[in-house]
Amino acid sequence: MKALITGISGQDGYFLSQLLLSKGYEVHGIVRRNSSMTQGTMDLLPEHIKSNIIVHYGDITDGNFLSNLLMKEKPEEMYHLAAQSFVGYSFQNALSTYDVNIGGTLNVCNAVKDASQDTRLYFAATSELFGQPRVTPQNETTLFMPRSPYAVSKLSGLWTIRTYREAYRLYMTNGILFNHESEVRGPEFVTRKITRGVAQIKNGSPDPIILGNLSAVKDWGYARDYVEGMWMMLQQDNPDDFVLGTGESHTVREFAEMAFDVIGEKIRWVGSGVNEIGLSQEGNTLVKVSREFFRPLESDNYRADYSKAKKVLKWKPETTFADLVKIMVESDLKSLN
Ligand code: NAP
Ligand code: F7E
Repeated sequence: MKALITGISGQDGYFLSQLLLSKGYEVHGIVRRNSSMTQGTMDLLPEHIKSNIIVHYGDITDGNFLSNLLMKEKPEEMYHLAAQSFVGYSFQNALSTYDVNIGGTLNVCNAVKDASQDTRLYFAATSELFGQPRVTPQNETTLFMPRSPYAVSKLSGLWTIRTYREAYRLYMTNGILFNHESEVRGPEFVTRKITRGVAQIKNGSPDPIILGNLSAVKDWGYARDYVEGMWMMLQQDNPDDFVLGTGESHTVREFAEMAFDVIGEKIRWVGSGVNEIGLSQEGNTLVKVSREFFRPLESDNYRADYSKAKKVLKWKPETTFADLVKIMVESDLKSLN
């Protein structure tokens, strides 16, 4: 079996490529050229794994590149993970977010339709489609009300997949995934920002972690569990859309408390709003709040109802919230040491 992954140099590509290799797949990945010729999370893979991945340099905004590649390789499965995935950045850079996430996804769908119709396609949709949901928990039937350029772009992707699936009878699925994190999460995302900050403080840094909205409520799982669900979605008789999440909600504040707990610090919160701070038992400032990290619109109040995935795919998250935080903090401590 041959699989092609767009976004292989990101967090999910790191876990998915390893999962597929362990199942005996021939794994191909699309990597964007950059001036330093680095390959993101692929550079974190052990050499004996990395050397098994067949890399194609290209950009998903280039439709010709994608069509030629699909024509040549005709993979049985394609996982379209590539995206401008940072919600905060999408407010300042909406057009380039749309170019990559809307235009790039359309290019992927056209390449499958025109050059490789038997390819089964997974599209990385997102819980951000729900915006600020009034219904809890959220599932495949919950109203989409996106509240960021990122989420708007992913809504276009989701409907492009649905349209192509019906119009051209192609095997295309949407994975509506809630937040999933890991030790290779990008450093600008809040979980990794916290776990890195905690590791630095443990190593003697006097600098507090500066965050935005501590009260944002998300459903956080472990990325390694979620790539299993992506694979399962492409093993069904018929293509469909599935929510993956944990069914648990936590605030950013709780994530920070849990992360400091791993290093034996019991955080104490004082003040409110932008004046809230997190103090150590000795009274040192561990966390501060800055307006800089608030978004023009927040999307939260998330809790996944993943019962459809559980019933149809037999998928469930294996890693608890406490274990996820521990994995991330311990990994950051290890890399600092
Ligand atoms: P990520 O770490 O930000 O990885 C994104 C990947 O896309 C990187 O490999 C990046 O390459 C690549 N990329 C971006 N623009 C590209 C372009 N124009 N051409 C080719 N490649 C391009 O994201 P992730 O966390 O792994 O998430 C994977 C997918 O799931 C994304 O589509 C994301 O929006 C979606 N999603 C993520 C979550 C989550 O919680 N992680 C939840 C729901 C949905 P570079 O290395 O060159 O930047
Ligand atoms: O923010 C709040 C922030 O940037 C999480 C992407 O993978 O998941 C991810 O998007 C929450 C937000 O991820 C800071 O306001 C507080 O409510 O880690 P994040 P995200 O926006 O949820 C979804 C499902 C995706 O699809 C995306 O691709 O944390 N927050 N303080 C902060 N966020 C950041 N980044 N930095 C802070 O200092």
